[in-house]
Amino acid sequence: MTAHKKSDAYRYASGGWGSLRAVATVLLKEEALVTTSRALAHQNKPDGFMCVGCSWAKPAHPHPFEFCESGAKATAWDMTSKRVAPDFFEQHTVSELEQWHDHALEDAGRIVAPMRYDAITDRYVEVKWERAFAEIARELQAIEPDAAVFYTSGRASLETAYMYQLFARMYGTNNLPDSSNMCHESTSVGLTEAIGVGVGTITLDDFDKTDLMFFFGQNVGTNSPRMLHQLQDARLRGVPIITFNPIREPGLVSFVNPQSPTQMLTPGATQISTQYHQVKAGGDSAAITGICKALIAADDRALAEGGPRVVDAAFIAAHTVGYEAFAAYVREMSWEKIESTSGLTREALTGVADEYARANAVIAHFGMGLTQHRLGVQNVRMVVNLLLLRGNIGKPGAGPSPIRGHSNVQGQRTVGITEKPALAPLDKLAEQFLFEPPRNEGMSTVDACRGVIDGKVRAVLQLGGNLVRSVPDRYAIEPAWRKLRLTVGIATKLNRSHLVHGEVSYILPCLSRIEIDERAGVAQAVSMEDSTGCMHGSRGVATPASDRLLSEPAIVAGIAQATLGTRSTIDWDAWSNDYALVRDEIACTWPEIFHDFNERMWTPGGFHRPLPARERKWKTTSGKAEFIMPETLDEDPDMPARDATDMRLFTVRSDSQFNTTIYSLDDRFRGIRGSRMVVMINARDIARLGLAAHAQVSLEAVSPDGHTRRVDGMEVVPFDLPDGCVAGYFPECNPLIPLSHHAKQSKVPAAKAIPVRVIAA
Ligand SMILES: Nc1nc2c(c(=O)[nH]1)N[C@H]1C(S)=C(S)[C@@H](COP(=O)(O)OP(=O)(O)OC[C@H]3O[C@@H](n4cnc5c(=O)[nH]c(N)nc54)[C@H](O)[C@@H]3O)O[C@H]1N2
Ligand SMILES: Nc1nc2c(c(=O)[nH]1)N[C@H]1C(S)=C(S)[C@@H](COP(=O)(O)OP(=O)(O)OC[C@H]3O[C@@H](n4cnc5c(=O)[nH]c(N)nc54)[C@H](O)[C@@H]3O)O[C@H]1N2
Ligand SMILES: [Mo]
Repeated sequence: MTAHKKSDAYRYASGGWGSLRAVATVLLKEEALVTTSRALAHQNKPDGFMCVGCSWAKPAHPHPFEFCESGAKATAWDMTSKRVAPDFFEQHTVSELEQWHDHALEDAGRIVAPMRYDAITDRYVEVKWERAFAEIARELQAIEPDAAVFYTSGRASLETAYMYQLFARMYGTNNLPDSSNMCHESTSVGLTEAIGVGVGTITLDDFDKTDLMFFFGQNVGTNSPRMLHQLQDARLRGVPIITFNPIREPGLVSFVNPQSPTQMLTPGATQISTQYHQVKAGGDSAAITGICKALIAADDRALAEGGPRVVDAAFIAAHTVGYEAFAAYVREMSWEKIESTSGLTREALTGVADEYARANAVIAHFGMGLTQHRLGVQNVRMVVNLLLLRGNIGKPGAGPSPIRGHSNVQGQRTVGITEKPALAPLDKLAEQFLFEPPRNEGMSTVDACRGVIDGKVRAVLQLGGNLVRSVPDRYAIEPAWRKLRLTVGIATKLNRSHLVHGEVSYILPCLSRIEIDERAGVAQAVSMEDSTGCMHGSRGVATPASDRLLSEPAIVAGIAQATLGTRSTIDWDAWSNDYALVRDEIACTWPEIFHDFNERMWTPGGFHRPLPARERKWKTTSGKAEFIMPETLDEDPDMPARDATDMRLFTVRSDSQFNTTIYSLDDRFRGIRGSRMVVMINARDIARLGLAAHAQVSLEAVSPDGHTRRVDGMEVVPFDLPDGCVAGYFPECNPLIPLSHHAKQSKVPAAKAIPVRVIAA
């Protein structure tokens, strides 16, 4: 199949009619037009449900339709009228389903009954919930607690997450990896070291007060489109936006508001980025060094000439450590090195510094383009260095803004989902629930994969997620996964991780957050934390897909009760029938954040957690905000020397997917249609490598361990990228990422700079 026969890339601004058409297409295909349309009226409203898509902030005064194309697709995907009932497995064996495309698996519909794998018939068969809980409990009791892994994808609520971490710890392990381990963990590590909080410090109010925004490696039009409303408002006030991204992403270029009749009917789109720099993948530390170098040079001149300072000297003196060493480092670094590593010119970076120096309050947004690198933590800390130079943390309109992924990924960390014992209030939990929590370090996602490969891990429970597709090194992972003793998937839809299963395997289907969750005759609500640290209540509005589904809290309680029995002081039944009781316990564990949780959760716009860095209180080792010197500007100091045919592959999402959930094979914004097995390369590199547009090629990883990692059947698509960089899709390219190729301090797989060769077929 030839993707991208005719290049129609960049014809559209993001949003606009194309966006509405795309939503309608999904609604019709999922046969969910009426239910979804009704549900959408309640999406992200103070009395409604919080979108199951991204984690962008929900305003106190929402638009009449506070959703975007991506959010509407995510809702339609859950509201589908298609069903995977037990008769589905009467028609299809697991071996047969393994031949299906990932898209077709999820598109089969909502799973409606708990099921157990039956090896004799090679099918999943329906079981009673009680029997499932009892057998899972028996399996867990038969192994060492540290041989079990309790993964969480970032969608589950604060209540579910709190119960899940407590269960794992009472059972005896800190093996609580979550999707953050593949995502913003570089942010959590980097920001905590630098400013003493692991999350962004801005709120929606800051958009009205900022006078410049940076965008590093985040694709707003696809991955957090509701944010385009705030960006558009800021642009209409004349606020410049400076973007660093190897691809000219349409959502970062311009936007037509699909909810504004005048914009929809006139040709005018709002320009989003006022400067766009196509940095090389992995070149951000170098680019930021260049900006800082120009800024500090201007400051040195000002000092010599007696002019006004360019850096915020008073802030630096009062609030930071490490400035002198950092300034010496950037003065010393050559422009030649900066230009070759970033792919950007001295002139361009000096232009950025000039614009930055004119702004009084600056926000820096960033995403996976910074965090998913060997030096992902350093990248985040370089953003902090840049902000600290001009006092841009802890004042209105300024601060770091990591844009989180899943709708509650940040919140799960807040309520104790972490493999790092130091980050969980273990003493408090011990006192509150009268047990001795394990104190040893648990496994991150990468550690858990290593444990599965080595045979140390025997059981993997997934609260959401699709690990065999989302993690690196697929060809090593899949065979190892099949050797597990126990796999349990708490899920809404069928996915690859249910087919690549352990000896004993269960699929436990749960309610979606969009659905009415009635327990003991009372409609329950849950809560989550958005990207700006605000907590929101969420109440389902739609009729459940089946009356055999249980809620996530009820499933976690069921497994916990069966596994822990009298060892636990908790009345799991009571919790699963009244989530307000769980919120009371959360408030007791973290009173500063969650006091009066049950009342405050319905505050319009959410209630904000206290963040010391916002008040310029620095909970770091030095008690100040900390500059660091980069270890190196090269994107991967540990890779073998390259030859001229080595390329850097970065993996991206399309507008038709939510992580491993693929809604369609089209990538409308990038103009690629009908196939995701593509490799985007610029015309110069196509010629240099002796390839041709639309040629069939293989990608082969340049691996440090000598193993061959290869993906065949890719099509070359000419694309506007920096020299030496190629782009492909997540998760199709995941077999190419060595498990060891991850961020040094945070272990986030380095999915944005994978050394590869492109080989003609
Ligand atoms: N519709 C939709 N929404 C989503 C998701 C989804 O799959 N679909 N996923 C959710 C999740 S879990 C997450 S984490 C977020 C992810 O949202 P993002 O953080 O936007 O992640 P990506 O789409 O992986 O890539 C981000 C951008 O980084 C750029 N990039 C790649 N390498 C580099 C680099 O070295 N430097 C710079 N400066 N840029 C680079 C890419 O071109 C791309 O535009 O979105 C969330 N929202
Ligand atoms: N190469 C490459 N790899 C990457 C990335 C990348 O950019 N490039 N990004 C990484 C990132 S940022 C992330 S966050 C991970 C994501 O990795 P995962 O967390 O493993 O995957 P998801 O695709 O988010 O999970 C999808 C599944 O969750 C289940 N699900 C959906 N809704 C619900 C619900 O309400 N409840 C429950 N219990 N289950 C539900 C469905 O069964 C669905 O199939 O992937 C990472 N992997
Ligand atoms: Mo993510």
